[in-house]
Amino acid sequence: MTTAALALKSAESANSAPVSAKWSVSRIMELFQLPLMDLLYRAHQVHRENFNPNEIQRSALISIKTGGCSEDCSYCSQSARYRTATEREALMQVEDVVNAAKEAKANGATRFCMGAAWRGPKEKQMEMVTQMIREVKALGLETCVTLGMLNEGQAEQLKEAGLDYYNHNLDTDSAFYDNVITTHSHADRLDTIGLVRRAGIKVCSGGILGMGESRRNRAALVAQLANLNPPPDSVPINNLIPIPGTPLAETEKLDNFEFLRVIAASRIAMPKSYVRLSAGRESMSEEFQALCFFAGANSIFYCDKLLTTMNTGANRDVAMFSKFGLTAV
Ligand code: SAM
Ligand code: DTB
Ligand code: SF4
Repeated sequence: MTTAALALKSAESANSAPVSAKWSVSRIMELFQLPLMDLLYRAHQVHRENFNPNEIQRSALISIKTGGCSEDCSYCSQSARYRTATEREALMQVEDVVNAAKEAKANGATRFCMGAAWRGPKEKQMEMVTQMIREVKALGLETCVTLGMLNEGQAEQLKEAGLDYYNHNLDTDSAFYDNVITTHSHADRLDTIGLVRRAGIKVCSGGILGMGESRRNRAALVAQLANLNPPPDSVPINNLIPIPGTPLAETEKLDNFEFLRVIAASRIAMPKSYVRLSAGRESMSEEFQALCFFAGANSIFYCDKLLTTMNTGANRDVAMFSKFGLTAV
């Protein structure tokens, strides 16, 4: 099979319907090339047509299993292959996770995301995680987990436990993927997204910017996400948090306006998806976040810590929401 045919086949496996390839890379590149004010205006128009622009969804995030991961993702503090400050910890107890979820709910989060540093879960671990999902769901929160690659039975087990969302990022353009990760492939990511979708779980999938990729790679990532059929329900856009000890520790920071263009293009290409301003918000000014919300971001991680790094604390976010007249949904 040719490379193109292989790419199409793996893209189809992530889709419930045949690939429509509605968004070409060049169409996204054309959006990136618009004068900034035109791009922001267009993105904001699309945003208003599909959402209340003054409402932001808030997801809390917790690391239920930290460090010691077998994979070699060059950005990650949790890979066992790099010497980082992150120490390996055991899977959390269900009760501790449920207590954290109660606190997140009391603080005003509507979704509780649980992340594990695994290539994929094992059966024993699935028992614990499904129990966490059942108990968090019973609190009246939406549930999300990110556990790495799944097999079909596992996706069904998660659905059966009441899981609402599965986070599995494409992370970067398929053509750039091998520069960043070699222990699994972009096609593997598409396969898991396909299984999740077929099990009836909502898909949360996005990527990381600022890993040394080109503008064209960024356009291709947006196109690959938008061409999932349907596009992901949630699209986290992460700005690389450089982690000392990882291969990407010294990567030059991406220009903020380039990041903003990706938010705007994601909003235009995925009009009905929640676009989440994700990792990296801690070092973004309120002014820049306001631009991102204007360009169509309408979801955030709302917690003091992401997985291993700090996030903007809830207090600062509450003050920012009040300044901007934003309401949480
Ligand atoms: N192990 C699972 C996986 O890789 O799918 C789930 C956890 S993994 C840490 C979840 C996501 O966090 C990654 O796909 C990546 O997008 C994001 N991430 C990890 N480290 C990051 C960093 N240093 N900066 C920005 N995003 C990061
Ligand atoms: C996602 O796209 N971003 C979150 C969540 N999904 C799991 C994780 C961000 C991790 C940032 C680096 C860290 O804290 O280790
Ligand atoms: Fe493991 Fe996920 Fe980190 Fe990759 S991103 S090393 S799979 S925890």
